[in-house]
Amino acid sequence: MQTAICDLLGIRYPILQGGMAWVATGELAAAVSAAGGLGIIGAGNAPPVVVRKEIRKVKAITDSPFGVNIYYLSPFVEEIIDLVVEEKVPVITTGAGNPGKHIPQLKEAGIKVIPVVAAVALARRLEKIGVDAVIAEGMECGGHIGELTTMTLVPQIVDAINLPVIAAGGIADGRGMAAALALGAQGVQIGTRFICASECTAHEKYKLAIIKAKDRDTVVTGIPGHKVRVLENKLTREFARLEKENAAEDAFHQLGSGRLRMAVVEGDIDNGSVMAGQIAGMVNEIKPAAAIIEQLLKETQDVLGRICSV
Ligand code: TUI
Repeated sequence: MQTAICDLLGIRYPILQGGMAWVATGELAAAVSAAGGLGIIGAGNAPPVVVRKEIRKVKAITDSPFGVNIYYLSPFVEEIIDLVVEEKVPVITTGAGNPGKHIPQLKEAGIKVIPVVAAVALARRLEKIGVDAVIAEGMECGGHIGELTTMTLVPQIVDAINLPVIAAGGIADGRGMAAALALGAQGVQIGTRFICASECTAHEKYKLAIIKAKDRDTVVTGIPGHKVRVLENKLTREFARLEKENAAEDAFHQLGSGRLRMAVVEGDIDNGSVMAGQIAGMVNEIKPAAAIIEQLLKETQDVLGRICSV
């Protein structure tokens, strides 16, 4: 299954692994890249010294292309940009902000730049300043979310720009991947399904929480203006209480601080922020990244074959 994304990035299959903060370490990214997808390290709020270690881990395991996701609300954005240039990281994806001012420096270094967008207007602006592709992420996804669904966002972005589009949000199997291709996407980005890859270093309790989750178990919560999708738990009920009390913004920030690490690293799935997409209800087992990719490709081919024979 080859698309323009495979040629652009030098990968075998048009499958990107979401650059999830704390979750997407070098181990997971290397496994996905070695299996023919694009593994992506989630830089999150980590300082450059930590991200460099993850980059070196990937390089030690595989020669395949990989990426780093730069989270634009991080205090280290400028340093991480310098780091990916210095380390010659082949691809970067960006999230939670507009990477416009860094495009010239990244292009100059020969790095492929693929921003996540949640709206048509930003996709248009980024096309003009020379990004290589965009990831259209619907609000079914885990973590920080926009307002549109994958079903509505992807075709509108496909129509608006002349760049390859990668669909994200709500995709975890071949039916979702085939649907994304039907909407005009040339690839998919998958997050939640890869949390339950054997190579993912997230705490076992985080993985089991996703496996246990049913269709309606995620909620949208967090700081006003910066909503995130997570599994419902004690923390989300605390956030709901603050909302009901019309608490000051500061109280939300205080409550949210350090909660993602608490869930992913410490395995405290009651008090931590268990980010996951709505497709968590369909993730039912832990297996190697290569097996996840193999199953995705087989299912997608089966689905497309079935549809074409109608
Ligand atoms: O970035 C994400 N998802 C994330 S980041 C994250 S890390 C975190 N850690 C602790 C608390 C909260 C978050 C968890 N999930 N997705 C990519 C994404 N980017 N979705 C939407 C956007 C986006 C939003 C606004 C992209 C650009 C944008 O630009 C605004 C502008 O400047 O025009």
